[in-house]
Amino acid sequence: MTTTEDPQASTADEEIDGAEPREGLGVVHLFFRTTVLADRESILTAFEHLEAGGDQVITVSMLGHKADIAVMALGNNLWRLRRLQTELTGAGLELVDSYVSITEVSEYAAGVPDRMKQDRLYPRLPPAGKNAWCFYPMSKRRSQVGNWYALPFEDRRELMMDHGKSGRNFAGRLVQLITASTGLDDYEWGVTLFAERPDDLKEVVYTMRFDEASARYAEFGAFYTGVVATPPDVLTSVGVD
Ligand code: 76R
Repeated sequence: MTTTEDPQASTADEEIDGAEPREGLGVVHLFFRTTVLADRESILTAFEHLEAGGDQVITVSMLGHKADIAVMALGNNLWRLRRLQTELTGAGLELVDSYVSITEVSEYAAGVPDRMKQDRLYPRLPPAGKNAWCFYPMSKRRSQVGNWYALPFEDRRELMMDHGKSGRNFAGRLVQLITASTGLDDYEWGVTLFAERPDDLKEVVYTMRFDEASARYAEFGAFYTGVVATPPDVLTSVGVD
């Protein structure tokens, strides 16, 4: 038997083939409900454990019935992300929804400066002062009404340039992280937004409904909303103290 205290065992775990993307980071969004078994110290230890390996974790206090806590974790090794999930469920949190994706540079952003590509592949999160948070998955439509994937590349690129232009009106108020999930989860991208205020979240999504790339081609999954805070503050806000 191996234990998590055994450093040899955890090194071996991380060497498992197929756990690392060639570039960029694996991303999991884990949505939890608290239970009477939730143990504050074990939950905090799980986050520290992940961060000690150089990975990032963002904790969110969620509003509404869908979940109490969202944990967004980014790291180059999926095995470590899986270990976080195991440790959190072991600490008495009930996983009620999730999303699996990886960071990417969009094919329409091939020409952007290298610095920007690195920011897309290896983002540093959460952005300071942007604690209003939402997440939703989306795909591009493949239907009679419109099939994104049947459009020539040039047309798609032009639509994405228009999209980028309307997005840049929100520069400074919002950080978006678009992570890729085609073949990995039920939709094609995860959209994570960090904003100064909740109405910024609403406004950017509303504005983009009028972009042709969204108006004609986007399909959305469930929307999740919360407030980013430190792990101790998030746990206190949901009554795990
Ligand atoms: O990477 C870049 O910033 C270059 C321009 C750009 C690309 C390539 C860009 C800019 N996006 C790109 C790609 Mn976006 N984005 C979304 C959503 O709710 C909706 O209708 C859509 C959800 C939001 C809110 C958003 C915001 N974007 C993409 C892709 C990948 C397409 C592909 O590869 O096929 C998706 C799915 C997507 C969706 N985008 C911006 C924003 C904002 C605010 C910007 C401006 C960023 C800035 O310049 O700071």
